[in-house]
Amino acid sequence: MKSIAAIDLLDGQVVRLVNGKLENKTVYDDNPLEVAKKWESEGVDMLHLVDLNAALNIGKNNSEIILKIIDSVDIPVQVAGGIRTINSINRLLDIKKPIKVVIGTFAFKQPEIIQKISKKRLNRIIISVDHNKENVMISGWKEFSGIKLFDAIRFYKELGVNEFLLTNIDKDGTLEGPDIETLIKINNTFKDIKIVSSGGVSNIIDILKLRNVNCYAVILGKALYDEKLKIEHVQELI
Ligand code: AMZ
Repeated sequence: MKSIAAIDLLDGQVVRLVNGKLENKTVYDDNPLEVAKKWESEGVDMLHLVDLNAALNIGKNNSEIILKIIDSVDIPVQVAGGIRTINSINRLLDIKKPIKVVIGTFAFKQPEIIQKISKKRLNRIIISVDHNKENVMISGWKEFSGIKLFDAIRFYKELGVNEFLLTNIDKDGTLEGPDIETLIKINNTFKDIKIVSSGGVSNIIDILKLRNVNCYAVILGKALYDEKLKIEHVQELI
């Protein structure tokens, strides 16, 4: 299993939200680049950069700092939030670094875009299935996409996508433990897909639980920022 540190960006700052709500915002740092370098130096496998301004469609986006982080670290980076044109997907994939692109809203509003991405590049596309009781949510988690979680995974898998970012919105930012039940159900339903689990992780037992359900990667957010988990200890287990 891979460890991934989340860096959620809002107005240029590193923040965490609870259940995706702006009113539940905690600012952790004013310098996202330093945070990225810190998680890299502590030994995390990957970074997960989320542009919350772009995802929620408020204020100025954070693309400048995202490009700076990509340029400054040596570990792979996945970029999420507000990537809603084929050009912006290709621009990110054109960068000569091991970048993955996470797509939510755009994929659910225009599923045909997946067929416009070259087959060679599809393994760098992650479909974000952010769900609320198995209803996939889009547009900053404010709108129901009209599709259920398992139908969404089945659909994009058939189009050749093999990696999914699974967020249970109810758990995100809560430290209540990951959504093991849904992961087991996914394991029993689909073969040969990679699941990146996001949300709820608070301690080392959660990491073991995720490893036991064959999770491909775990996103660490609040637990890292609140110093409930150390990357060093996670790396010993995964
Ligand atoms: O916190 C939120 N309200 C939120 C959030 N963290 N809304 C969207 N996102 C993240 C998703 C996904 O990684 O988890 O943004 C990405 C999807 O963005 P888009 O613009 O492609 O739907």
